[in-house]
Order: sequence, then structure tokens, then C-alpha cells
Amino acid sequence: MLRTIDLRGRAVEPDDLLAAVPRAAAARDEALATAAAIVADVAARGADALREQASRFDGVDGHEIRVPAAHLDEALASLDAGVRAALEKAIDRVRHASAAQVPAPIVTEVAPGARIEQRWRPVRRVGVYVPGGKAVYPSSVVMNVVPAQVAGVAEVALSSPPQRDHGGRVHPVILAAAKLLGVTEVYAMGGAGAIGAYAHGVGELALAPVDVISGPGNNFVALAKRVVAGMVGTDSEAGATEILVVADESADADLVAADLVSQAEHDEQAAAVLVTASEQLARAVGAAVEVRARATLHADRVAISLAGPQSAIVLVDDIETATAFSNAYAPEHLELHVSDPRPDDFVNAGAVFVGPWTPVSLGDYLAGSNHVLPTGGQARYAAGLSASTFLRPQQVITYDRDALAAVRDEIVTLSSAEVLPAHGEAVTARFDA
Ligand code: HSO
Ligand code: ZN
Repeated sequence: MLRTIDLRGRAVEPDDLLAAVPRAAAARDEALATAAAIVADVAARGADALREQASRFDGVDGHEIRVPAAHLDEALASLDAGVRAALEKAIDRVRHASAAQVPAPIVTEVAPGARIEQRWRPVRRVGVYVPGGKAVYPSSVVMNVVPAQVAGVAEVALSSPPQRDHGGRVHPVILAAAKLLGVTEVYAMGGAGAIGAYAHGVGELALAPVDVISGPGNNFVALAKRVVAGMVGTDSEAGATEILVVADESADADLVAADLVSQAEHDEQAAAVLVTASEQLARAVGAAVEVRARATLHADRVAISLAGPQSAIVLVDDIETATAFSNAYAPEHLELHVSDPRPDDFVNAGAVFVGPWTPVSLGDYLAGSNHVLPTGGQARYAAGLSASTFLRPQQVITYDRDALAAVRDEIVTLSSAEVLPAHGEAVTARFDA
């Protein structure tokens, strides 16, 4: 089901490679207009708009949008003990890694008495979005909330769509994970409307506007984040999952196949790509994928994802071409199954998984790294979620008299050149007395 594209023996440009495995069509203008209308409706009509949207999109009527504390307590009390223990281990590891990644303040003395300090300031209030459509991801609660807490964010709110099968409540495992992390401001709202609510606030729900919205979501959620981007900070877009494996003849074909199938199970639009110079490995992976894809629980979804134009086995001449391909493609997840892995060469990837003992699904749950990563080629310029998503570098400047005197003339010269003499006068005034 995974087609093979043979690009060996010819000079290939990155654009040719990208055309060989095109990603699912980019968001259409029409969807952007719909997302904008939903956001505007929430801005204008608040909770009434959210109730209507829940009825229309989630098939839920008359639910409580603001989740009562008792529902969170109940959910945590009935959480399976094994799931709780696994979540706690994931929380520990993500917290450990995220805390170590918070940058320290840096003081630079650019001249005697001239001091610039850069400090990392957390935003005050964050709205986390956790999807609840095709699958429910309590692991995404961990991946969003923990870095925000570690960054020092004072208020973290969480929202997820109301579930018809759960009497209009948020999925109980999502509620339990929130409670486990001490998040008590939770809303049963989903899609673009939830993003609008976070950006504009909803008086009736006592939902104050947030400073940053984070979390993955469907196309409408991603587009709604673009709509509100001028008002609030947002994380990078995490859309349909992608895995790109670069492998050589040393790779275990069955493990490569297992990892490709693992990400294909997320979504029909998910992309699973193997790039290799080994024809033998390509054949072996193709066969192993066939076996695993048929046997797995979500075989239907996996088959669509693997048969789609976005998934393929790509044969190239050498590891250099494979590297160039990966850098042009900028995958969300990159796995290196080669005898001499060189992760430093792979500059554009949301996260890099090195060697046979580091599958993407480890990173999805327990590695301690974050699984909310840029998709759709955004890894060329965007980063995955981390404490930095919720931190801003701020410069604190302190000059003493002599340090200012030492640059007084240059300031006057530049202010005259810009015909902004009052700028220069603000400096000379300090020495006139
Ligand atoms: N692979 C997904 C994250 C996830 N997997 C959550 C399982 N649960 C996107 O990186
Ligand atoms: Zn996954």
C-alpha cells in the first residue's frame, strides 16, 4: 500500500522531492472565513454562541460549559490506576526536561557601567486547547500544561469539546489529567469557538481573555488561531501527524514499519515517509508495512493514510540526498535508523529521534520531550511546544553617568541624522546642569 518512488540516478532538487510526496492540500480560504465567523460570533454573543456551536458541531445541548469542581474530582477519583501512574511518570519526565530548558538570565556589560540584562518573563494567563474528536489525548494535557507551569504562568485554563457520549461533559480522562496537574479552570468547548472564547473572553462564564493559546487541533482550530493571532500569542500549528524515517541497510525493516504505522494510525491525512538509498531495505519495509497495517486496530484509517499521496517510500542515491530531502520537507518527526547517525545535519525537523531504541511513540508519551510539534513544513521556522512558548525575553538596561557620557555624541549625531533632535536633547539635558 505504500508506493515506492525511485529517484535514483538523476539530479533532484528539493522541490522535486517535495512534489513527489505532497502534503494534504493547504487550508482553503473558505475554511478560514468560516473560522473567522465562528470567532466573531463568540466575540459578539459569548456563551450563547458557544452553546449553539456545541449543538451544531458536537451534538450536545444544555451542557455546562464551565466545568464544576465536582466533575473534576469525580473524574480523578475514577481514573484507572494504571493510567494514573503512567500519566504521573510522563508528567515527571516532561517537567524535568522542561524545567532544565528554561533559559537563565544573561547580564552583558557592553562597556564599563553599561549593563544589559535579558530575563525570561512568563505570560500571566494561558488557554490550553485539547482536541476531542477522532481521539482523546490526555497525553496532550501533560504536554501543554506542564511547560506552562514550569515557565511560571500564573493561570492555566483548559478547554476540550463536550462529548455526547459523556452527557455533554469533557472526556473524563482529560478532566482527570487536568485535575492531576492542578488545573481547575476547565471549559467544555471545542473548535474555533473555543479559540474565540480564549481570545475575547466570555463574561457570562467568568472566562477572562488569555495572553497565549496553545495546543493542537483540527483545521478550524488552526485557522482560528491565525484569526486571533494579532490579539494573543499562539503556539505553532500542529496539524496531521508526519513521520519521516531516514534509514540505511543497517536498519531493522520491521521496526521502521512499526513506527510508520504508529503515526499513520492518527489520521487519514497523516504522512508516513521512508527515505533510503537501500533498495533491499525499501522492499523489506514495504512488505513489513503491509503485514502490520492489515493487523492493526485502526487498519482502515492506516490504509488510507499510507495509500495517500502524502506517504511513500522514496529511493535516493545516497545519504546526502536523503538529508537534503528531510531538510526540504521539514517533518514533524524525523527518525534516524542509520549506522552513523548525524542529527546535526538535520536542521529542519520538529523533533529528531536517533537510533533503534528511540521510536516516535516514546516521544508521544514518555521520553520527556514534547509531542506538540510543528507540521506541514512549519518546522523550517517554528518550534515545538516548550517552556519558551510561554516565556518572553525582556531586556533591562542600566547605564551609569559615565557610560551615558561615553555615547552622548553618537546619540546626538544619529538623532540629528534622523531629524529627531529632541532625542539628542533628552541626553544632553542630563549633562547641562
Ligand atoms: N504523535 C502525536 C502525539 C500523540 N500521539 C498523542 C499519541 N498521543 C503528534 O505528535
Ligand atoms: Zn502519536
